[in-house]
Amino acid sequence: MAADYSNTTIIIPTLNETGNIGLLLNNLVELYPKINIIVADDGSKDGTQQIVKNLSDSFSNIILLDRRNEKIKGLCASVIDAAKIATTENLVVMDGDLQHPPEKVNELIAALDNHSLIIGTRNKIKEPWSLHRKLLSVIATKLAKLRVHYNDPMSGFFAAKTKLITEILNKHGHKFEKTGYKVLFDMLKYLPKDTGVAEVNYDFLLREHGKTKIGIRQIFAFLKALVK
Ligand SMILES: Nc1nc2c(ncn2[C@@H]2O[C@H](COP(=O)(O)OP(=O)(O)O)[C@@H](O)[C@H]2O)c(=O)[nH]1
Ligand SMILES: [Mg+2]
Repeated sequence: MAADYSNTTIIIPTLNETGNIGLLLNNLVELYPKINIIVADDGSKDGTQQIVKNLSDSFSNIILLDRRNEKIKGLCASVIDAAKIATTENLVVMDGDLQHPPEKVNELIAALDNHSLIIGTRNKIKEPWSLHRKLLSVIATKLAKLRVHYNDPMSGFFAAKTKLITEILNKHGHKFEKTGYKVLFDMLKYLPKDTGVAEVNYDFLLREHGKTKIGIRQIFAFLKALVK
């Protein structure tokens, strides 16, 4: 029988993605009608939550996790909270800004048949980043690779068996850099030794609407995660 993906939840952290989230969700439900989706939003002020709410009225498999009143905000904290309420066997984490291609989600899930963690590894990044943004990305990835030996430990696109994520969070969740961006990196640091890991390559698409939220806070959070 062809997979219907009802055993999978896609977690999408969002902050002010009004130009992207509706398009992404429509795209996902069209490709994978039975898949579950949790949008974990940190109190967007631009109407992102309303768009998700409206869609969740039409599609019962879409849930909004409203984190506007949470004390600890952040991409990592949002993904963790969403993972805690997910009830499916598999999880996929992807950005809400259309930089991660929805057409690749099924490839990540298929690879979970034989592995517990699948990293979406970015092909050469074509984004017209400023020199300092490029440098930041190259240096951060190089530093991260000193700690964990995968090609793209800073990727925001990955899939895992829920059991594996729960196990890591139960043991090491308190050490995660919750306000940070790099939840995959934190997970790789505490990966049980015998975990089967595979990589799936994808093109990191251009961000067309809205802008990146990486700032000095996120850089500090990453530096802390590096030495922890
Ligand atoms: N819940 C939540 N999501 C966030 C936060 N910061 C960024 N995001 C979302 O995380 C994803 C990646 O962020 P982005 O700024 O595009 O990172 P970049 O692609 O590495 O520049 C997007 O869907 C953002 O909306 C945050 O503090 N909380
Ligand atoms: Mg982005």
